Amino acid sequence: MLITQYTKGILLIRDAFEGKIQYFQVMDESGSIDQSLMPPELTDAKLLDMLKLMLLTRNADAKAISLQRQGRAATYAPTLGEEAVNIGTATAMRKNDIFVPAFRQHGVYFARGLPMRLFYLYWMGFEEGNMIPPEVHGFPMAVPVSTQMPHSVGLAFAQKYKKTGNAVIAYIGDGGTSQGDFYEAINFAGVWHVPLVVVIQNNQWAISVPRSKQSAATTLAQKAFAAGIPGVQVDGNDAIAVYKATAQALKDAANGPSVIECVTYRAGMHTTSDDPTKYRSEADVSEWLKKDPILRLKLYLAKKGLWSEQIEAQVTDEQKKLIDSGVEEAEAFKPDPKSMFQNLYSFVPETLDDELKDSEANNFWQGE
Ligand SMILES: Cc1ncc(C[n+]2csc(CCOP(=O)(O)OP(=O)(O)O)c2C)c(N)n1
Ligand SMILES: [Mg+2]
Repeated sequence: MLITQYTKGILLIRDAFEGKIQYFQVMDESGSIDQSLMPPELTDAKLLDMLKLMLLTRNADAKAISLQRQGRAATYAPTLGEEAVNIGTATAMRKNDIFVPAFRQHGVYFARGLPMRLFYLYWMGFEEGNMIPPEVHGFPMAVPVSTQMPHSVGLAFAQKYKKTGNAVIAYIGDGGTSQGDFYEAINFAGVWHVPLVVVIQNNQWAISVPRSKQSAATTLAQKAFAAGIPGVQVDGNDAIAVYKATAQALKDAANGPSVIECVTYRAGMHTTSDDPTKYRSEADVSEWLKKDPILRLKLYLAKKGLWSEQIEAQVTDEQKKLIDSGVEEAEAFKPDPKSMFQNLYSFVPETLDDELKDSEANNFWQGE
């Protein structure tokens, strides 16, 4: 009906835009791969490193939840089930590429060499843990949803302006793609052809809001088209496919930005303050658990004789030691109480200054 009204009196009708989103998978749930799609640089040694990093992410995650339950850490956002997105993208980054995370990319930090101590320090509530060493080439975690997006596009613009040859990877959740900041960032990126790769970590949930209520769009990758940039959808539980799509996007970033939607699943709670049993069924979760990203890489490597229960036990043992010493170092941290007044602003505003003086005068932070 509407179409008839629009077309009345129009002499020329043609498609002004056509688009389709491709979906990539290299390795299926049983760990079988399409060898013709395998990137040659992903050697067995590299795949083993990826699996170990995914396991480290999972083990560090479990430890953080346990610490929170014991009152030794603050609210924590687990990344259980989303390890392939973290490690697949991080493995594809070149040394000087810069990542701009949201708050569920712990594995990216580990893959880029963030000391364990800082990871736990942050989730124990200390800003010092979010002061990322320069060699990690990553931004601090951004909990306010989508606020990292304008930063990432500005950073990518700077890479282009300064001709560094580096690309920027920005991470965002499915929920985050509904925010204005997301659209503004990809719009700017498209207009200025900046070297930005936007990774949508679509874990099907934004706290209790399911993906179906987030957007009526069939894919989130197609949002890229409105900004005039390419978009692709990837099996986000397939570390090899995630790697491949990211490596290609980073290579292409010199010519402009792109969006990769990684379809994965938040296997755990949103944060330790959340109870997902209130809003999703066990059946739904168990269907997704069959697609576990770690399991399928293990199956693939086991078939090649490169992974076994014995190797796993040894790796887990080593990782536990690394994790435990990170926790120990974080718990030994003695914060400067003044930092809670000084970290937020470049200068201490008058109102906070009064509180600071009052605290000093009354020795509030001596704990006695
Ligand atoms: C601007 C803003 N609004 C609301 C919140 C509360 N909040 C924290 S996480 C979240 C959902 C994010 O969902 P998604 O982007 O899919 O990321 P996920 O948590 O699934 O990784 C919300 C609404 C926030 N942190 N920031
Ligand atoms: Mg989400």
